Amino acid sequence: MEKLPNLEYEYNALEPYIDEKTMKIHHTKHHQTYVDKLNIALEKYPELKEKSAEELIKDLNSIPEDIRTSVRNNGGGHLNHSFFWSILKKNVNFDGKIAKEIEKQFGSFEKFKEEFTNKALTLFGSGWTWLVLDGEKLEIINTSGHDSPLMYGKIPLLVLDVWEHSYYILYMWNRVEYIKNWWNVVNWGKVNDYFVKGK
Ligand code: MN3
Repeated sequence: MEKLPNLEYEYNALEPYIDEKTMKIHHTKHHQTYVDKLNIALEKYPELKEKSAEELIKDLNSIPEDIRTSVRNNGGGHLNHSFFWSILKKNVNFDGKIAKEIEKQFGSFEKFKEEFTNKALTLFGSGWTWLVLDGEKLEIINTSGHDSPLMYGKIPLLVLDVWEHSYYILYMWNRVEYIKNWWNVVNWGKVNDYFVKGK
């Protein structure tokens, strides 16, 4: 049985870059619905309820076929949103071991931001743009729907929700502006933690 995690900050904490209304709807409606639908899918299989969403997503092939798509979409939606909330915070400097590693592998912070932004802009339809760790290598990847890098054995470090529901109220069609502003609310402390833990 999965539960909607509480946010570690107020819905207005990311203003003006991400607005209170978007945060509230995104968390209490969108994310809640993924949690509810995942629980409904698992109802028939009590043994699966013992597993965490992460365990389910990492081993989709072991999920009974009749609920596999639902677990993939709703379990992924739940997991990805939980991760997304965790890497958001205002006024955190780009710092730590992850900053050094990004500069080493991408040339500079600016080059990394440019590459990540372009990746998010070229994502067609709904999905997520990630910085992941693949062995020793940092990689920027897109996943569509609610697919997770964990499905491909990669470790998520940073993610941007590129579904329209994550920006449409404030930015409408303007994904470029959403992404540009989102850089102001990346919690680099948390990204650094994920990097250090994942290595
Ligand atoms: Mn979303």
